Amino acid sequence: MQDLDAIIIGAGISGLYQLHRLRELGLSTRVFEAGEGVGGTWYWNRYPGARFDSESWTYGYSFDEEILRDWNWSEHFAAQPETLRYCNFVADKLDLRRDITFKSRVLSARYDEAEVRWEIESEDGSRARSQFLITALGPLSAPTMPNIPGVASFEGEAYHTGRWPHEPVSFEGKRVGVIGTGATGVQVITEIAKTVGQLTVFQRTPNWCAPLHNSPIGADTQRRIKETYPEIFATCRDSFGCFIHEPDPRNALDVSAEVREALYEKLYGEPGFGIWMGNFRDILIDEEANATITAFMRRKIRERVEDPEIAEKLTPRDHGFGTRRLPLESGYYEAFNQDNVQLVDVQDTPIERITPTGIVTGDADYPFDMIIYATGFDAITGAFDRIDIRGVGGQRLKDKWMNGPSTYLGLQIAGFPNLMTVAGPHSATTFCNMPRCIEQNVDWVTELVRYMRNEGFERVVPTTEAEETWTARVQETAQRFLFSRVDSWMTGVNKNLPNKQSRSVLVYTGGAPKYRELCDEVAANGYEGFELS
Ligand code: N01
Repeated sequence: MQDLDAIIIGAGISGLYQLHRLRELGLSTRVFEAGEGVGGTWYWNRYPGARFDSESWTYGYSFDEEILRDWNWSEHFAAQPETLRYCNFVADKLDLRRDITFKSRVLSARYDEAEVRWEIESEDGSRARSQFLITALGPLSAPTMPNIPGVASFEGEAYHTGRWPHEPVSFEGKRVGVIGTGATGVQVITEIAKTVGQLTVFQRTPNWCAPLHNSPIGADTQRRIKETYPEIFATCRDSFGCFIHEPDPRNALDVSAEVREALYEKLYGEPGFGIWMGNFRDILIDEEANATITAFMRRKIRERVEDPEIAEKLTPRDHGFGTRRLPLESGYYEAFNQDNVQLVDVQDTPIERITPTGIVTGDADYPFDMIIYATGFDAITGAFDRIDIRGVGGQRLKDKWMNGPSTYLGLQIAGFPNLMTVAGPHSATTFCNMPRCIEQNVDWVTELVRYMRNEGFERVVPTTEAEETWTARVQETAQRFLFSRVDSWMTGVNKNLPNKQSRSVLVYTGGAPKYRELCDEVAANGYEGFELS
């Protein structure tokens, strides 16, 4: 069995960077990765239409000048194949592959208190031990199928977007059903509507969607981006979610209706998340302010969808704009103007079952050649639950987190020494332009390991008190946001899973700068809240 200093689970954006940093420290480190290649989310989610909604040039790693110099993003919002190429480019550049075991899904991780060692076992039978275990599992890596009877009986082609095949899939002339209208559904529907024979979309909850406004990056812009990377990353660093969009300092209700309208119109016409993150500062916290942007967005749907009945169905009724993750789209609403695209509101006519030939609702039988499940993930904790992780005294993490996760800083867990959870529950990372916050998480973990080595500590674990305080803080911080009152994966709800029926906010929402400050304070105070021995 391999005996290592550190084991990392997952070779996505987090795992790759963590490997690089620990190697710099001189630790013997190995990554275990379920897929056959690097890239994590960009490796698995290769469905048609998958692309960034962060500006490409704000998403890449910021730590290496050579990578920044040598990589050219071709579009402001790159498509999945390009991002996957980028991950491979980084892995090659830093020579990471030699320390990654692919096709090795970790099934269990057990902590041995006497030895201060973690031991992992993978699906392929490989076992390894290490002092540190770092999970880099990704918040959205455990896909969930809908809890509809008969899913397994369908005899046509069937794909979950998060497990899309590597071979090309043709939609031409086919009758295709899509279940799910989250950010993924919106992208896949828009893309396949271009070539499909007949498309039927099964929508349970409509989402507010805003235009992405993607475009190619020309030579001049490319040069400017490269020249201004330090400024770009500095802007991201100081903004709430590490995007280039900063909120308008005014309140929506403090300005006239004309001024409000003008800003909404401007933001609707601009690329990216500006309409969500660069809007009036109160639209995501004040119901009355939120109602003004919600009314604006409702009007936009009506303008873009020709049939008023379909427009009405596509309009969310149970939540205001921006209170669920905003899907960015490139012609989503117009897809429903096509004769060969049909919308089925499953709130009106629930799906009863899936049969060998298609989908049956309360009032119709829809035959299909293909069903696409854009039904999301067991978010944030699901990937942890799928590994049998046992800490001190054999305590199972899954049991500990049965009623929701408890963590300290979203980075460690009481009772699970030397286990670090990069981009785990309760960190700011999932409410963030991910790589920006991932770099912070990884750097912090790396500094902790360096500190332990320098000071001669072997074991680190948070106190129960520190964990309880942080966990309560995560919930309290979220209360001021309207999103905390709405069902979504960010509030821990997944209607397909019995253990995820009630709301529990899974992400720290005090903003990336505040989160960084808190983490740095803990470190500066000799890792306050942790027991080091
Ligand atoms: O998953 P989701 P996603 N019957 O959970 C529906 C990121 N992302 O993969 O809302 C009928 O949001 C479900 O309905 P409801 C991004 O952070 C980024 O789309 O539960 N419908 C919902 O419509 C995003 O937020 C990009 O009522 C069922 C959908 O399936 C996150 O990933 C692109 C059902 C699931 O939506 C997750 O997005 C894509 C059932 N039984 C995703 N079960 C970028 O652009 C589920 N649904 C970077």
